Formats: sequence, C-alpha cells, structure tokens
Amino acid sequence: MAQRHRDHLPEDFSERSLAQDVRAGLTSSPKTLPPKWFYDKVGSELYEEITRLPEYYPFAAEREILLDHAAEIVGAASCRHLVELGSGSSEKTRALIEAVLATTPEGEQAAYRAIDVSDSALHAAADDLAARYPTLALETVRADFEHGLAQALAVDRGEVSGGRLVVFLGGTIGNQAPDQRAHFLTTLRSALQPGDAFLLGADLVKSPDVLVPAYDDAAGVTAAFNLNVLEVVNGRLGADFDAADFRHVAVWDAEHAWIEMRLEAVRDVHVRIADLDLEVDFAASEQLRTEISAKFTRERLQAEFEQAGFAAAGWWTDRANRFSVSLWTPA
Ligand code: AVI
Repeated sequence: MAQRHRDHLPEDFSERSLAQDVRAGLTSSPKTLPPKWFYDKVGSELYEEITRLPEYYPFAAEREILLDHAAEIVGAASCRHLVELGSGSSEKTRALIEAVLATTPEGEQAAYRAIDVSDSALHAAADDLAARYPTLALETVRADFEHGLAQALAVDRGEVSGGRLVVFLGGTIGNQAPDQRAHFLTTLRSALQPGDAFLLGADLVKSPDVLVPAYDDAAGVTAAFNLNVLEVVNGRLGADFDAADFRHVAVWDAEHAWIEMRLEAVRDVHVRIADLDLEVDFAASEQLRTEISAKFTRERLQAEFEQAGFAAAGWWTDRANRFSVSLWTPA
C-alpha cells in the first residue's frame, strides 16, 4: 500500500521555537521550560526506559486497556481511519489498527495517519507498520499539533470513506497547561465532522504514594530524563549548564491535581546561553519547572469535553483503575 509523507514544519521550526521557549522561560519568574524539549535522542531513550520502570504505571496500564478493549473501542467509534497525534513509535496503537483491520469489510480501505514532530520516529514507525500491515493505507505528517493541529487534521481524507478516529494516547494531554488544553480541545472539536470521534488516554488522580514514585523512581531514570533537558539547551543553544548544579524534584500539587517536575539549583548558579546572548542566575534552592503532568477524574474530563462541544461515548480503565481511555464525539 502506498505511503504518503507530508511535512508541515518549516526547516528551522525546532531551533526557532526552542530559542523562544528558553528565552521566555528562563527570564520569567518562576523559571519554566516546556516539557517538549525533553525528547532529543537521549531524552527519548530515557523516556522509553521510564515506560519500563516498575513505578511508572501509566504506560502498562494504558496498554492493558488497549489490548483488552481495542475491538470494543473501535466498534464504539465505528471508524476505519485512525489519526494519531504524537504517534511516536505507534507501538500501542497497533491494537487499535488490528481491530480496525479486522472490522474493515473486503473492498473497503483501512487507514492510519501518524502525526508527530519527529521525522525519525515517523519513518521508523511507518516502516514497521508497512511491513506488519500491507493492506493498511499509511500516511505520516510531521507537524506540531500544539500549533498546527487544525492544519494537520484538515488535510484531505483520501480514498477512505466514513469517519475518522483521532487518537491521543499516553496521558500526554496532562502535560498541557489548563489553558493550552482548553484551546487544544476547542481546536480539535472544530476540526472534527459528524461521524468522527476522539480517543484519549488520560491518567487518573490517585494517592501521592503511587504518583510521586512514578515521577521520582528509585533507579533515578526520571531524574536523568529531567536533567537531560539542560544538555539539550547546552547542545542546541550553546549554554553552559552543569547538570551537577541541579537536582530533580517531583511534587504532587493537590490543588491543581498535577505532578510537577522541577530542577532545583543546589547552589547559586550562573549560566550563559551563548546563542541567545543571555545570562541567567539561579539562587541556591531556586526551582525551574520543567513539566506538569495533570491527573484527571472522569467528572473533570466530562466537564472539560462538554465545555469544548463533545459528548461522552465510552470509558475504559485498567483493572486497577489507574488510567483511563475515553471516547468522545462531536456534540
Ligand atoms: C509523556 N508524558 C505523558 C509523560 C508523563 O507521565 O507526564 C512524561 C513523563 N515525565 C516524567 N515521566 C514521564
């Protein structure tokens, strides 16, 4: 089956937006950096390692839901065209792809469009899927769904008839700030048509005794993942961060219902970011926020989706009720 690739990002997109984010984040108070910059080659490998940690339950819990309920989910969505946002390796999506293929009548076409910022992840996933599922129509789109969501979804529907199921897995929605999330949901809603549906993987609120170790594991992999963002800024913007000047912190913020990852200066630190011609000072104990990971209740998701113009169409959790996969349709 033919593969199609589209690139919606300008050549210098990554450099430009990293520079903007670093300048804005390190000159604000408190200091912040957006989590999307964790994922260079080393960061992506560390994240893969995180997903295999005993403390980091979200990955295994979501996979359990998809393996147990893929046929039911695809039946409820009744779509033969999957579109995945932030598709990465597409590994967990295979359960959904297989369920779509199993229910696609002969003579009809099943399709999968992967949308991600990483060219290498898109190509590796497409090669793997093409070999596994020769009858699947495959399309890869390199886009930043934070800014280019409408455009990434608006491209033509090709020869596939019927609705599309847009899939956003991994709990990544929790890494968006509440205003970004509201914007994301309304943009998504306006890109969907009757017959389309949206499938979301979202982590659930639970005891901090489970949540905090998931983001501060005994082996220190999450700490290395968090600290690696300093190396990303060093490598890409000529900064002179020394990771030994910072320590990893993960705290549960009960008021906002999110985990916050931070990097705390262990002493007074002066940093120069050469490419931005920027000097930044950290006082000892000052914290740089690098990620929020929001956790949800069913009620909260329902309220946010209704606000954005969606109706609930399905709800699944793993057997231990730690993680949710939910289906939403345009109201
Ligand atoms: C990608 N995202 C859903 C992960 C999370 O759980 O928020 C990123 C992560 N951060 C620390 N561990 C994993």
